[in-house]
Formats: sequence, structure tokens, C-alpha cells
Amino acid sequence: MTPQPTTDQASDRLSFPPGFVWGSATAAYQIEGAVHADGRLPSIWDVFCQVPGNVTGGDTGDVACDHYSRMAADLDLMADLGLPSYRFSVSWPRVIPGGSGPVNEAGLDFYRRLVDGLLERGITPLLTLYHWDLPQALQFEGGWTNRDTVARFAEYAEVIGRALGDRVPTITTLNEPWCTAFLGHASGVHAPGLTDNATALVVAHHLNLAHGRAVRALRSVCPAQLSVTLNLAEVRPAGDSEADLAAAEHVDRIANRIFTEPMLRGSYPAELLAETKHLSDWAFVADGDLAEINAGIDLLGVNFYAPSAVAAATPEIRAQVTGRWVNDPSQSGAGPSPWPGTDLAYSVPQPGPYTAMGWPIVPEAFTDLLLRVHRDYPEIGLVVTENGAAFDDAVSADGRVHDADRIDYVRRHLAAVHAAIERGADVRGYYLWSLMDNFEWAWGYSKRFGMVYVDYPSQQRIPKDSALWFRDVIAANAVES
Ligand code: IFM
Repeated sequence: MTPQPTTDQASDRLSFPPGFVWGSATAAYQIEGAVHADGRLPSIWDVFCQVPGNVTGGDTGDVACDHYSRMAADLDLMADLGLPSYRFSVSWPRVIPGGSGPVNEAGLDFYRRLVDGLLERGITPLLTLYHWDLPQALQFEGGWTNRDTVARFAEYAEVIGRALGDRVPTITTLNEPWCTAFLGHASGVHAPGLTDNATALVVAHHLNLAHGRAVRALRSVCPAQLSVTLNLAEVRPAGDSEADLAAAEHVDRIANRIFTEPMLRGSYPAELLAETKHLSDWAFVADGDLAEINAGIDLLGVNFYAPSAVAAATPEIRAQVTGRWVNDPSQSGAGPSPWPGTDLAYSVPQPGPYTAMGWPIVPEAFTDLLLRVHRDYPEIGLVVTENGAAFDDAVSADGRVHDADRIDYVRRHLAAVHAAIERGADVRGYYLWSLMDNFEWAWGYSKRFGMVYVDYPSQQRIPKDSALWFRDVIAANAVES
């Protein structure tokens, strides 16, 4: 029988099922720095950051949180914060700097030490293979638009599986392939910065195939549980017109089902192929691809921050369009922006309150999302691999960071997860994004998502109030409602 959550009416405590996994997450390029150390070669993000205008303040991941040098102290910090599990990603250009060819043992050693250091401290590792840092050498050959990259990814997966798969219980293939495909190749706000809707569809398919091939490669060399992490959009129609409803369904297909259906059901939705036929004939899907993509996984990682509101592409909406997709529509003040990858739907502003990203805070949307995923794919266990919020944190006169707004955000989202579990969703864990403030992609260091504050000039780590609060939540396996 599945362990059940409980609600203690007297104390207002929401208890999570026994065995629920608690952790915190990071990604290689966002924290490691040391971009030239020990044989690492550039990734597409190193190159993207060099182009003026791509990243706020001209920030780069060159130093980031200097985690590469400070790893042991960061592991001690995780232990102090009572973290039972830690989700990190491996930097492909550290391990296979050229994208293919020789393995860089010095780079791989870093991850051997990281995994061993976690295990020594009783912290269970959860490893992500790809969190957006494609070796630039592969981008020179077309990157994810080139089908050969799929084979390179499977080789890389096998290397990691052989080196670490005996002591990492769960390996995730891709983090948020939607971002790679659509932010990287349609809206262009992420590396490699391309802006072509048809190309984004090719990339989405190659990422799906890379996932499937990596699952097979890993399965042949290690016993780890295998998963993928998707940032599934909880899409709401902006109005109650038929057209807005259809736009929301279209975005559900182009943002969610384009990944979940081939990975978990072995096909692309017929409506998706029909509504994108003006962009592509999908001839890039070769015989046998779908069976390879549907390789079977043990867990599905779900990342959630905020819901999306979308409207149909009416002439009135088009007239208000800002031109470039922005991921903070509420703060842009400029109205709707094109949904990446499609000309049929537009992202529209939603009412607040907002986080520092301008993302609306709507915890009940998280319950809805988890229940919907469970309803559509009841056979797969879910893990929240990211949830959290950026706020304008500052160190107070007492030397502490009093981030009450983050505590409130996480508390309400944990209550939303609990509600989903109570209503039947099979959610087995929760990873807070992020362990520490870090390089927030196109926003550089201007946004702080950490439960640990990073003073970048000194690299001092200061656990925020939320970190101490989260430690208590973990210890109690419960959150106040
Ligand atoms: O920082 C990112 C992370 O790399 C992927 N998921 C969303 C986070 C916040 O934007």
C-alpha cells in the first residue's frame, strides 16, 4: 500500500508520507565556476555569455559560486542543513570536453569526489546528466539540431553510468528540455540563442531521442533508477472564449505533451503534428525513433514555479505584442508576448503577487498540475525536482537574511504538494531550488533563488532564515498548513 500523508487538525501540521525524500538542487554551470580548470572546455553558455545583451550585467558563469574549489565546505553546509538528498548536474564539457572523444579523468574525478563526499555525509545524490551546458565543440557541428548529437549524448551517459552509476541511486537524463528547445532555439533568450520555431521542433525531437538512448545506455551499465525532469506548464486560458481554450490546449501540447507523450506513450499527439505543419513536416522523426524514446523510466521529475496564462492569436492580441518572449510578463508592463515555438498562442500577464522574477504566486496551480500529471500518467511516480522562488534578499544589520517571503512561498507550495498527495498523486519527494544563490541564466546574478545567501565578492555563504526553517520541515517530515 502507498504510504499516506496525514493532516493533524489540532496542530495544523501537514505530515508527508514516511520515506518522502527531501533535498535541494543546483546545476553545474550555475554554481561551479572554474570554467578553465583541469581540462574543461567551453560550453554553449560560456559562448552565449560573451555576447553583449544576452545576460543582465554582462554576467558569466566564469566564477559563479566557486563551488568547484569549495565543494567540501559546501557539502559540510548541506550536512549542517540536514539535507537528506542533493540534486546536482554534471558538466558535459568537464567530462568530455570536446563533446565526443577522450574522457577527461580530472573532470570526472570532481564528480567522483562529489558523490563520495555526499555519501560519506549520509546525503543521497540525484544526478542530472544535462542541465543546458552543451560542449561548444558540438554546437560548431549544429548542436541539438544535428542528429549526431544524440549519439554523443548516449556515449556521455554511458561514461557517467560506468563511473558513478554504482553509487548514485537516481540518474536524470535531461533537465527541462523545453527550455533547451524553445528558449534556446525559438525565443533565443537561452544559449545558443537561435530564433526559429521550426528548428525548435527538430531540437525537441532530438532531445527526446537523446533521452531514450541515454536511458538504454545507462540501463546497460548501471542499476540506477532513471528519470527525466520536465518543467511542465500549468496552462490556463486567459479568457473563457473557445479560442483561448484552444490556445491553452495547443500550448499544453507544444510545451508538455511534446515530451511526455513520446517518452511515456511512444507517440506525438496527432493535433500537434497538424497544428505545426506550416512549420515542419516532422520528417526528422525516423522509423524506430518513437520506440527508442519510449524507453521506460522509473520516475518523472516535475519542476514548478508558476502557472501560465495564454490567449489565442487574435488580431487585437497581435497588436499588443511586445515582440520578444519575456518570462516576466507581469513586470514588462508591455502586455502579451509570443509563446516560444508557436504563432498560435500568446503569454499574457497574470495578477500578482509576484516573486522577484515577476512570476505570479499561485500554489493551488501546483496541486492542479500534479493531479493532472498523475491522472494522465498514473503509472509513474513523481518527484518535485525543483520548486522555489527568487526574492530581493539582503543581509540585515544582524548579519542574517530574513527571507520571510521565501518561507511563505515554499510553505504554501509544500501544502499544495501535500494536497495533491492527499488526493491521490504519487509524489515521492521535493527538492528546493536552490541550495544557494547562483547564476540565473539570462538574469545573471541579479536574481537570488538560494536558501543560502552567497556574497559573491567574498564567496561567503550565509544560510537564510528559509534554510533554517527548511531544516525543521525536513526533520519533522511535515509543514505547518
Ligand atoms: O535556475 C533555473 C534552473 O536552472 C532550471 N529551472 C528553473 C530555475 C529558475 O529559473
